[in-house]
Amino acid sequence: MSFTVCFLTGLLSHLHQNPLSWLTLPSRPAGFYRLTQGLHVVSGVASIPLLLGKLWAVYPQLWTKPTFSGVANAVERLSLIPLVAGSLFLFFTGTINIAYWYAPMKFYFTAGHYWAAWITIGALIAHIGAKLAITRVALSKRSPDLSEPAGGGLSRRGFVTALGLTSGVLVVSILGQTVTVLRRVSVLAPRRPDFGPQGFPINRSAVQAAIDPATVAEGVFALSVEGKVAQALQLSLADLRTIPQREATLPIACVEGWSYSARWRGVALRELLARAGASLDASVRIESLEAQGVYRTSPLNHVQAHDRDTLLALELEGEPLALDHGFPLRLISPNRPGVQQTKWVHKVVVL
Ligand code: HEM
Ligand SMILES: Nc1nc2c(c(=O)[nH]1)N[C@H]1C(S)=C(S)[C@@H](COP(=O)(O)O)O[C@H]1N2
Ligand SMILES: [Mo]
Repeated sequence: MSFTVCFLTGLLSHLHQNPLSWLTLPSRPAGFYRLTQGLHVVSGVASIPLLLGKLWAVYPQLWTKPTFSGVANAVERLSLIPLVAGSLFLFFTGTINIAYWYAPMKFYFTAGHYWAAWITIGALIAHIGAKLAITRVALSKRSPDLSEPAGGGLSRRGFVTALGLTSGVLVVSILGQTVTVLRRVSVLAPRRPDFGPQGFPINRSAVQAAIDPATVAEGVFALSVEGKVAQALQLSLADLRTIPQREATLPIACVEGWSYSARWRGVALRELLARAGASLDASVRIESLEAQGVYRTSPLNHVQAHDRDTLLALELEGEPLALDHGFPLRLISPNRPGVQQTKWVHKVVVL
């Protein structure tokens, strides 16, 4: 169950970051990605004690002879190798990713995690399929033995309860990175939703992104809207403030599972697109002043680009953005991963 949730929510996250040309992802419900990615990290973490406990319980059976009694049994046993190896790999890469410990990863995290997910879920399906075949045969022969262990050890029910509790404690200790009321008990949460510039956490700071404060100064900074437009635009900060402003309460939902909701104010992207004479079915690429780094650009399909609440925000909670939150201008759009909410935006390219 937790594996299926993990796989489906992970796949959705992958689709957001690797859009398919024939599948236009919706921009609503606004908080949907926040929910699914939160579920991903929580169900992933909850799976760790569940899987380890299950392995511990079936461990003695792994050494029973004959090694393979028939095809279904061989499939059941052999599928355990990719299932266990894949799961441990997913847990390890997932956990070090949310803990910001990237050093042991020689390859790109998402690619490895993504392919391990397919292998693991494939092995899980094969394992359950084979198990069903075996169970059916077993059930037709005799009634299963459901009695308590004779030695007086932990009963099956007690064991399952203990695993469930361990899982629950882990979940509560991490959920505070997105559910604010739990922040004090969340000792394992890598981020606190109320700590950072303007009272909100940041991902990459302006210093880390090598943003030169001189380039974003009033009078120097300009936003350009270009590409497939009838009329290219070049707008100063003063120009941007003369355009009717729009306000929206939207979440930043990091792929790493932490999130916060805030009130943003700025120019609706669709207003700029209309002024530049862009077509309604055009998709858009947003570019940051950040010179390098994987998250310096963000793609928007035509639905996302024209959502009324997709903003180039100038303000966060009624104040100009802090430099670390993307001053002077940042993208904020509904139902999208945090990695795509580009900071220090200086260019809109219509495709
Ligand atoms: C402790 C457990 C886990 C944690 C903490 C975790 C964490 C993460 C994180 C942070 C991402 C976002 C990566 C990014 O876009 O930069 C992610 C993506 C993903 N996860 Fe997990 N994960 C865990 C377990 C699993 C499991 C068990 C599966 C599959 C059964 C899975 C499948 C995926 C998939 C398919 C993606 C999308 C990768 C992509 O964007 O290409 N994860 N996970
Ligand atoms: N230019 C740029 N924008 C960026 C990033 C980045 O590294 N560079 N990080 C993104 C990530 S991963 C997240 S979660 C959000 C976090 O926004 P915040 O730092 O304002 O909280 O910003 C996004 N915007
Ligand atoms: Mo993020």
